[in-house]
Amino acid sequence: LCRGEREKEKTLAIIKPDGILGNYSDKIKNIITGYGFSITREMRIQLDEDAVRSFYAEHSSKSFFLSLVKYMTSGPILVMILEKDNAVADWRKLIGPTDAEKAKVTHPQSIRAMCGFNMERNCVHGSDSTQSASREISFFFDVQDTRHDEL
Ligand code: RTP
Ligand code: MG
Repeated sequence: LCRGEREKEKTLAIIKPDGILGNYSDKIKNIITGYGFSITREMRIQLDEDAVRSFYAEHSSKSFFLSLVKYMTSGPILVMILEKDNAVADWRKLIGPTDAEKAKVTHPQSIRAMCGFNMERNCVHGSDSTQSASREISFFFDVQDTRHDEL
């Protein structure tokens, strides 16, 4: 780091298959930068079943797990590292509640209200804690390297 530069908090954002399919990538990225986040890494990939099972391992015993795996493997996704003070909490606030259908009523300005459909198809992911952010960033990126990826 250069003199006077502080490490900003990092979080992991994903535009899920429904967000990519609905052509929301540019709109979402404009919202992200408009709220003062820097997008320091990004990678477009399609996950296989094993990758989704591992990424969402905390939900492996839930009734919706198989459906979640099917959804998240259904098309390409855009994975991004976002940096800003308080990035984890601020990104969660910006995406809104898990259920996009309810978000349209209770959080109409949220990203999930804008581009999601329901409890499952909610168009974006956000890390839920700094610990999760660290795990999830390492899951997708070589954390030593600060170049932009394009796959
Ligand atoms: P995410 O991890 O993707 O940011 O979402 P979240 O924290 O708001 O919600 P979480 O409880 O972690 O659930 C992960 C994803 O699983 C799908 N889901 N389906 N059918 C259901 O009841 C159900 N519940 C959750 C959603 O795609 C959710 O984002
Ligand atoms: Mg979650």
